[in-house]
Amino acid sequence: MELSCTRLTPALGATAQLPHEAGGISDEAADLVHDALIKHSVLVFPRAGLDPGRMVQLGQALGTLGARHHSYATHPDYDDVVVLTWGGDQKPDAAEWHSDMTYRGTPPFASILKAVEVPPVGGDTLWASMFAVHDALDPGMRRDLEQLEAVHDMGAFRTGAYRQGGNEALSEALAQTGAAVHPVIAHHPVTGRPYVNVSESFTRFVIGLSAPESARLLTYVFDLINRPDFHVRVKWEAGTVAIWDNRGTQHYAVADYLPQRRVMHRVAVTTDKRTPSVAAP
Ligand SMILES: O=C(O)CCC(=O)C(=O)O
Repeated sequence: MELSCTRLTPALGATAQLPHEAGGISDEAADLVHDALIKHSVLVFPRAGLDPGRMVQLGQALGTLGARHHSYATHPDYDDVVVLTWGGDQKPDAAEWHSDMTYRGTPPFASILKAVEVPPVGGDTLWASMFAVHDALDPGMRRDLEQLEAVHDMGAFRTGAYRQGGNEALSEALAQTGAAVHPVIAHHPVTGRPYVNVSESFTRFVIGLSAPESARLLTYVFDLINRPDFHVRVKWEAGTVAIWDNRGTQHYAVADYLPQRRVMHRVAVTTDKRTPSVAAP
């Protein structure tokens, strides 16, 4: 059995109805969601009817939770639900292409995001297929990139730490979030499909290159993500839920709605239950 999905763009994304019942999300339903996620990379469920408890339950049906973010607030009743609130003069911080938390050795496999309060207009989220970016690389460049690894760290989250407590807080935040080296071209653990695995937000440096060579190469690769044919753009309504596979996608939250408010709930799923080859952190 398959989840009935409507594809959103040739590159990625599909809409569907979330298969849950009064009693919760069964393992069979989670299997369907997982299969569809692997196929489409991003799933959008309008009017999904998921309260924070159900979001946690869905996350647990997909894998293990626990990859809490170092700087965001959490829901008062559910530690696993991050609350992202922007508005007034609070500038959103995710208007950069990124895959979540790649400064960790094991970044979350998937994220579940629900729109709680949306501005009257704006505040869309875009996702890019990093498989498509990979496939568009010149074959010579692809071969070169396959040999390389790059360092990821907390990127612009440095600003918040520094403004809060100067050098000491900055060093502490860097130590706490850590850094991780990942291959520049990674392979999806379920399908084996190669994808470009560096992001503007978190990839700092290519191992083995000089600083200028690394900066030139990364800038070239980052720019490739901007081709609209690689994207899907989601317009939120309150109650819409999206799930994305962090392996092979990046996303960008458009910050065009201030001073209006936008509130989102997010659950990060660290490990993929159905892909045992992915090690726990
Ligand atoms: O608010 C959004 O649309 C996306 C937020 C985001 O970038 C994230 O959860 O990593």
